[in-house]
Amino acid sequence: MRASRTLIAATAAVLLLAGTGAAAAAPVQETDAAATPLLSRFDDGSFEYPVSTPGGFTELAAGQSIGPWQVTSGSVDLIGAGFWQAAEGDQSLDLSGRAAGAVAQTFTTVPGTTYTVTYALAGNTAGAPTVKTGKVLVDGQNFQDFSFDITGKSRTDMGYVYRQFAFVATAGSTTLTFVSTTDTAMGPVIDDVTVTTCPPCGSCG
Ligand SMILES: [Ca+2]
Repeated sequence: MRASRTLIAATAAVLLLAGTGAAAAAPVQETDAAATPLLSRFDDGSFEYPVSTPGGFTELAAGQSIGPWQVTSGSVDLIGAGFWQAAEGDQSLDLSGRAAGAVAQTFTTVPGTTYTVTYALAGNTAGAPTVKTGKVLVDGQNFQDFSFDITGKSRTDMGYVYRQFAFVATAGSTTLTFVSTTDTAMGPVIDDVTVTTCPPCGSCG
């Protein structure tokens, strides 16, 4: 262990020296900008685009898109303004359309950087089951199971709660997927999804 500690110390010293000498050294040119994949930043975690039917909803099946999101399995319902309370903006998403569905978005990330995912969670109050369940995947790996009990909730008082987890990016792009495991037409509802480079636990406000 002592040997590796010494190595770390030596490496740190080298990095420190490299840092102090950076002004004199030739700057490293970023020449590979054109080769960077044309991916975009995480966008529209509020499910505001496209605009769904006000007072109604739009069912979307696997293969269809919702702005930057793709429906990747089953079907989901994009809930229009006024159909029920949104956590942010006007629209929200029922992850079970006709039955359990899933949506995914791929966005640019910096390898080694920690990202915090935050989302608002509720449930379709129109019917069974009482407890809605689902999970969140990062690059296909299960990062967080979630459940929401609709007891006492209604369209005008959805009772949104916020859930959060962090992941460390391993590549220049990451795919975030929300999956319903509620196989009826009344599933978990999500809205106000954000992805930030702030550490978890709400320390960034
Ligand atoms: Ca919204």
